[in-house]
Amino acid sequence: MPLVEYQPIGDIAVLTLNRPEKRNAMNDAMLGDLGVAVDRAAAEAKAAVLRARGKHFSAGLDLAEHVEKSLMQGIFGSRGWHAVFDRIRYGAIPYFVALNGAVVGGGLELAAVGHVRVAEPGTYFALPEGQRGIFVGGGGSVNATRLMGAPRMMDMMLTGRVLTAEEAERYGIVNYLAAPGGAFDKALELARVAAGNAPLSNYLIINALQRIHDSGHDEGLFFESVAASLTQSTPEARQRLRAFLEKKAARLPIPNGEEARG
Ligand code: 1HE
Repeated sequence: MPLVEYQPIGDIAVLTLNRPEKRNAMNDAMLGDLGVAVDRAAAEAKAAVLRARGKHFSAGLDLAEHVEKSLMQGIFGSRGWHAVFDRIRYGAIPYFVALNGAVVGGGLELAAVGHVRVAEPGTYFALPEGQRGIFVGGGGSVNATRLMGAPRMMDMMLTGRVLTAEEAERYGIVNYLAAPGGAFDKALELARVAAGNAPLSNYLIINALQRIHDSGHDEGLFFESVAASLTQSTPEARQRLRAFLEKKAARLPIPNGEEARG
């Protein structure tokens, strides 16, 4: 059985971390299996849900495997995480991450490269790297810092602060708080919505938006105009826009229950 299971549900690829007896700690074999599953999802699915088996999403780096690594092995190991995680973050399809239990160290780094995060009550978040005498190596200094900001990231790393799901939502780490035990169902529901979008729009939402955020004002606006024009000129966009104008497209649901056309 691979350490990351792959299950298609319609257009959605469900990737499940499957090492619950070690709290889904990420070893080299699991990272390899994650890469295989991510590549398959990119080829086959319109959106993905990433979740974990057992009571915890992930306890992060497999410390048992890490302890004897040389300096160079450490660098290449970290670069290996970056390579796989970047295929999620800048991949072909959006990832919805369903979180429960511990989301710790490299587990939080993995969650941070997803595009939308859902957590159920009882989920907790920590970066114990300082206590372990190490540093984030799975891209967290870039990706988790982007979510919560450097001051909060420094606090978590320096003091070992453990965040509740509610605090993580406030920090910008979590997008949705699910019902008890409901993170997967909510993530799947959201993935199905995104899978109904135009694939090029989804591709640009995950690939252009984050790069625009990292670039300067002028570059960002220029890139946005190119992306906007690129999507508008596709037959799919024309057909979707026409459907709206001909009142054949679904209206936006609005919070008071009425419907509005956006
Ligand atoms: C592990 C790991 C691991 C559990 N590497 N084996 N991550 C950490 O510092 C978190 C370390 N883990 C924990 O604090 C706890 O395991 C949990 C709070 C997540 C869960 O507690 P619990 O009571 O449910 O499980 P447990 O009894 O602590 O662990 C069950 C087994 O999983 C046990 O093995 P066993 O053979 O004795 O049964 C643990 O040794 C094993 N286990 N976590 C290896 N992390 C790219 S850089 C990223 C840097 C980091 O990620 S640093 C943070 C590392």
